[in-house]
Parts: sequence; structure tokens; C-alpha cells
Amino acid sequence: MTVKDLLDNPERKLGAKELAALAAAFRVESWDILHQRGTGHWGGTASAMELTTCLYFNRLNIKTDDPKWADRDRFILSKGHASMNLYTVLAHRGFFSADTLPSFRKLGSKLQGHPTMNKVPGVDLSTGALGHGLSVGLGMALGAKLLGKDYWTYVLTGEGCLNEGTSWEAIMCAAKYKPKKFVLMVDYNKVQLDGTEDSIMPLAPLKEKLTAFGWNVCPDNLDGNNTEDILKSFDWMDSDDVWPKAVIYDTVKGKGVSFTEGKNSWHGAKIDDESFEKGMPELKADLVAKEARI
Ligand SMILES: Cc1ncc(C[n+]2csc(CCOP(=O)(O)OP(=O)(O)O)c2C)c(N)n1
Repeated sequence: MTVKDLLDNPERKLGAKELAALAAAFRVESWDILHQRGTGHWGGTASAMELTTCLYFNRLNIKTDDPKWADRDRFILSKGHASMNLYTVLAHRGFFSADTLPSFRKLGSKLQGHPTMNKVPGVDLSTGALGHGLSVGLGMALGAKLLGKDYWTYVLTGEGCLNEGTSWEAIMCAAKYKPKKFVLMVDYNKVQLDGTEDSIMPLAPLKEKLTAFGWNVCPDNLDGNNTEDILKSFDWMDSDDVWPKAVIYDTVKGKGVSFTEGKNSWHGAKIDDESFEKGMPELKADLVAKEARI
């Protein structure tokens, strides 16, 4: 089996090994396009690749031929700077052609630096200004309650979103109204734009803080770059009816290219030719190894 075989049938619910291979392939493509375009955010794109791949190829109830389907599960990439991640996954899931990806951040392209809900099929919220995803997601989840709908709302944040006051208003408010099927997923790579999380605004102890605010927080320590762990977290989401829920995933910023891992300097740096050539063999080797296992 190859990644191409998997993508020929994107409606299938994929298992951990298949998801790992897909995420590896999406990293290769993102590195390539960000290099071609000389712009974009590699660090946060790479960090969340397994998370979005698992959501879109295992979990979300969506219709690619009807992106605004009223009963669809909602997904908000609150860390909108990682748009290359979302575009790659949405394109290969079937919302639009992957041939569009090289137009990333070109004048007139629908694939702008930060995702736009009115232009890109499959994008549920325009994001980029950090901190809004959780509040809007809460509104969507409360909307489901009002409308008697059964959809899930997932919000993926990094540390930057959780440094914003509005996130903590949403956290308090969600704890009060307890909307069902509302999940905060934290891509906790502990590195931000110009430094580490603890040098900018420490969130630790995050699990304890969210619990103290009244959230049901996944007790396990999960590796957000490991698809088996992510699928376990999905099982945990289904395991009880206590809301709202949060899962904190340990991840690595710039995952997959050794010299970008854990480096804030690779948050939004241009991938120059030399770095591209040096990084690509690592990403391809990872893809070959993971593809061999499916
Ligand atoms: C309100 C707001 N303030 C500042 C920025 C600039 N900014 C973009 S990304 C970023 C750091 C984000 O760090 P993190 O959430 O950890 O992202 P990740 O490591 O997952 O890429 C900052 C400060 C912004 N987009 N929005």
C-alpha cells in the first residue's frame, strides 16, 4: 500500500500507521511548497501535522462536496499561521485540488497566509489573530445545543492563543454552559515566535489550570506527533459525557527536519535553497519508513 492508494479513497477511516504515513507525506509537500513560495510558517505547520491528519482522515464527520453542511463537525485552526498545514490536509481530503497548493500566498490566490472561511472550502473560521478560535468555537458548540444538532466542535490552539485573555473568557464560559462535544486540542510545542513559551508567558501547569477552571482534561500524557496516541485521545473524547473537554498534546515545533526542531527561529523563516536541500532527505526518509509499514 502507498500514500497514493490511501489518497485515492479519502473517505476511508484510516488507522494509526496509515495516518502516520499520510502526515509524513503532507510534511514533505508543505516543506516543498513553503520553499517554493519563500514564505509561510513551517514550525507550527509541522508541529500539528499528525493532529490535523488524524482529525480529517479518521474523526471528522464532513462532506467534501458540501463544505457548509449544517450537520458537519466543526474544526477551527485557531493558530491560523499554520495555514499550510490546513490547506495541505483539506486539499488531499478532497475539498479542493492539490494543484492549487503552489499558489499559496500569491496575489489573488484563495490560499492566503492565514485561512479565510469565505474563500477556502472546508475552512470553518478565518483565523490568524491569535486567541479567537476558542470563543467562536464555543459559540458554534452552544449553537448546536440551541439548534438541537449533534455535531462536534474541535478547536486547535498553540500556546499563543492561550496567552490571550479572550481564550480564558471562553474557558470560563464553556465551564459554565458545558456544551457537549466541545473539545480544546492544544498543540503544546512550547516554542513560540521569538522564544520559548516559558520565556514569553508560561502556561504551566496547564492541565491543572484547565481542570481548576472546570474542564474535563485528558489525564494521559500524549505525544501529538504520534498517531497512535492521537487515536487514543479520540477514544478518551468518547469515553464519558463530561464537558467541556481538553486534550494537551506534547509536540515538537518544526518536527521532521532535525535543524528546525524546537527552534523559534524556524517559526516563520523563509526556507532557503540550502536548508531545503538539507531538510528534504530527512522528510523523505521518514515518509519511506512510514509508507513501508502500511
Ligand atoms: C493577537 C496576535 N498577536 C500576535 C500575533 C503574532 N504571532 C503569530 S504566531 C505567534 C506565536 C504563536 O506561537 P504558538 O501558538 O506556540 O504557535 P506554534 O508554535 O504552534 O506555531 C505570534 C505571536 C498574532 N498572530 N496574533
